[in-house]
Amino acid sequence: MGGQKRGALIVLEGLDRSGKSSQCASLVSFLQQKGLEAEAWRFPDRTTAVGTMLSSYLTSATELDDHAVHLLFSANRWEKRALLEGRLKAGTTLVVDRYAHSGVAFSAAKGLDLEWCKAPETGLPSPDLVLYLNIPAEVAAARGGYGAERYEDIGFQKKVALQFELLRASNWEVVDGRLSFDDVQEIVRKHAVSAINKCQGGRDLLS
Ligand code: DGP
Ligand code: NA
Ligand code: NA
Repeated sequence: MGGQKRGALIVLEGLDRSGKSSQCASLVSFLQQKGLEAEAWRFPDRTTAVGTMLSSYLTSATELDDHAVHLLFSANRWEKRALLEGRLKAGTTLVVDRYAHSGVAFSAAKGLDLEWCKAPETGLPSPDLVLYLNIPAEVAAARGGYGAERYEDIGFQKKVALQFELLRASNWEVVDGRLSFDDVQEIVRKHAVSAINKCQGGRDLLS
């Protein structure tokens, strides 16, 4: 009772083809069906000017210095910050497909200094929950194979996985991404509902 109910910032992370995007979509539908304000977000957001540069880089149409690319990915999150915070304050839960952790993990996997990688992400809104879909790089690659984008390579994805391991924190839940879609979704929903309930001042809106 009383006070503005804040939306939860829920992030899904994982290797390429770990299942994040479809799990995000399913979670958002579930929350909306429960009558909650929820939106699907994703980074990189390729629709902005910065996002266009990132998209061109990812499809290997352009080459860019690793540090410059790192800062562009981060800028792509910063340019959405005001909108993101506004949505959360208005009570909308955001389910985000990748966030700052991908930013750090992918650049650190290239050999960039970890602390340098973390610096530009400092000050972005902190997730209430990070759901990490844990899947071996080989299993991910076998899921219909990769497309043609820059980072879709087993050797590189293994390095990314090692970096993600270093980033695990108390707001993370590691979910076995080899489970069936439905089993993963059930776990994802349980953790998401718990995170949302915490943002609603301890009042259980969902059970
Ligand atoms: P996606 O649209 O989620 O498939 O992401 C495209 C690729 O970009 C994917 O290989 C992951 C990578 N990526 C996502 N976010 C970042 C980031 O912040 N920095 C870097 N270097 N790579 C990222
Ligand atoms: Na991808
Ligand atoms: Na995806």
